[in-house]
Amino acid sequence: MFLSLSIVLSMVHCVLTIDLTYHVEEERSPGTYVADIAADSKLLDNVKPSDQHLITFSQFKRKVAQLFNITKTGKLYTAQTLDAEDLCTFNKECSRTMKVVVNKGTSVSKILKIKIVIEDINDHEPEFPKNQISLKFYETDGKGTKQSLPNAMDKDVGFENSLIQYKLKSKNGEPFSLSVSKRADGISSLNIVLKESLDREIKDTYLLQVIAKDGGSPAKQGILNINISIIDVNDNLPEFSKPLYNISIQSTHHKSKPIIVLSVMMLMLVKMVKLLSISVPRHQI
Ligand SMILES: [Ca+2]
Ligand SMILES: [Ca+2]
Ligand SMILES: [Ca+2]
Ligand SMILES: [Ca+2]
Repeated sequence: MFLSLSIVLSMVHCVLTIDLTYHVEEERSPGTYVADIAADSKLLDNVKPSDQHLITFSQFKRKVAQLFNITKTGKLYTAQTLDAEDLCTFNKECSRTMKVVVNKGTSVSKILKIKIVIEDINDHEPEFPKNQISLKFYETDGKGTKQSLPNAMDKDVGFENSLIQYKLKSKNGEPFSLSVSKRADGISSLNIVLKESLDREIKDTYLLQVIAKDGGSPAKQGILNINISIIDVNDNLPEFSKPLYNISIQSTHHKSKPIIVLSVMMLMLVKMVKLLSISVPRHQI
């Protein structure tokens, strides 16, 4: 016995349990096959083969933004490209429910409630607000001096696909390390930490990279390039090239010629060594 349409419509207001649950990945092209509702609901099992053509399926109350299409024979397809980041919120099940009307001839025989879970895929990489930043450290900064870095964000709504791990990529044992701590709101706080003393006269710039890698499979990553400049501090005394100079002078030495040229090494302010030449007049020797 079939219920009339008006009776069924009033029943729809009652809570329907989920009859069938399906899964489909986001970002698949429109028209992707999801399921065969006729087969899965087994509604045709007790219908004579000669009457099976009378059983048809349709979506109850088609919404304006149509996400799925159902054929008369009960095949379910995506109607558009589904974007989990657009449809859902972070770390919550991303799903939509729809009611499917099963007709026999012109009468409604059943209403099925279908749940379709939209699976997040790893289609976003962790992104830093900028690709590159510049930092400055004084060469006298002590071990443990830190400077903050911007953190990366990953737009994926799935937990693993947006879970970021940070790593400092250093080439030749640079004197910096990366410190990552989680704040109460779950966002990472990043700092570059000085782990050894600096000497600008030996090295005045460093290029580092922080890699932000998500937990997706395969993983995606974002890169922050860091240019570190070491600010000079006046930490070196001028030095003569020798502590003691022995000079022999001939009695014929012309008075306008210098007796000796003294070199003073300056290891400050500029990368190259400055040479100060001092001419000492004869009467001062
Ligand atoms: Ca997406
Ligand atoms: Ca995604
Ligand atoms: Ca991701
Ligand atoms: Ca210096």
